[in-house]
Amino acid sequence: MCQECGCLEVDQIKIDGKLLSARNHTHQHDHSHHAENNVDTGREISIKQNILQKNNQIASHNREHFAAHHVFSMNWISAPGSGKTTLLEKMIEDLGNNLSIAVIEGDQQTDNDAARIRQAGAEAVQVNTGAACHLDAEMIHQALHKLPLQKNSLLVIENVGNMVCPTAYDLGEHLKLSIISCTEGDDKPLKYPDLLLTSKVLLINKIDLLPYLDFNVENCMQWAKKINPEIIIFPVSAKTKEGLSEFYQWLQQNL
Ligand SMILES: Nc1nc2c(ncn2[C@@H]2O[C@H](COP(=O)(O)OP(=O)(O)O)[C@@H](O)[C@H]2O)c(=O)[nH]1
Ligand SMILES: [Mg+2]
Repeated sequence: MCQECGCLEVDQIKIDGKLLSARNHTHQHDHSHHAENNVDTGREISIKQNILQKNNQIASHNREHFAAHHVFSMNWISAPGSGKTTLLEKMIEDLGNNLSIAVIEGDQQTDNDAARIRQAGAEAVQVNTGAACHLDAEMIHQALHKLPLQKNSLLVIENVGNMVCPTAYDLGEHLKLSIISCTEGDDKPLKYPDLLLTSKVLLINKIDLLPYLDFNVENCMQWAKKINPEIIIFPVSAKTKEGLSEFYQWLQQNL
């Protein structure tokens, strides 16, 4: 379980395999290392507020960095295995000739996804979060130092596979995009409303599998709209590329 204060995992964060020493625990906050046993609720809330406040300051800095470089940035959030990396591979293949795309990959361990993105032809930096279940603004700030960004380019941040915690963290991105794949069940918007509330766009992926599943796309879309009436939804398949051109069209209009 990821602890909001980060005590348990800060020593394990790696950028492209290198330990992130700047984040080693420096005791800037006044709480016990055994927080789960002896911190009262009031203190816990204030620690969480401090963490999010600090995160938001760094997110603002990241936002300035994106603006200065004319970079459009998206934060992709979903359960593990919904198809984020596959969709990115297809997007690089389809748009990469005319649009510079860079990716920050978040996973607890391995650089498998960064390797896949480089293989597809785009720049990528891997962030390994250790025990943490989400990326935060500081991790993105550090990763940006390793990532040469082209002017007028697109940056996609593939968050750690998790439908809950990443929704709470502003990374400085222009928008959050969520993905629900058909194998996960059509009621996911109802079960994970924060995912839809914080997202500008929802991709419903793996529609090539619909003939084999009891997934009702209409229901999924209706439930997503009930939670966030403004959300823009594209049913797609990374495998067959069905629906991707509509998504690309929207993307190019919003860069
Ligand atoms: N049938 C089908 N499989 C897909 C699709 N997109 C991704 N997958 C498969 O789903 C698995 C997880 O994909 P991946 O991109 O690694 O998911 P991530 O964890 O969200 O990055 C892989 O086996 C992919 O080949 C799709 O549109 N249709
Ligand atoms: Mg992935």
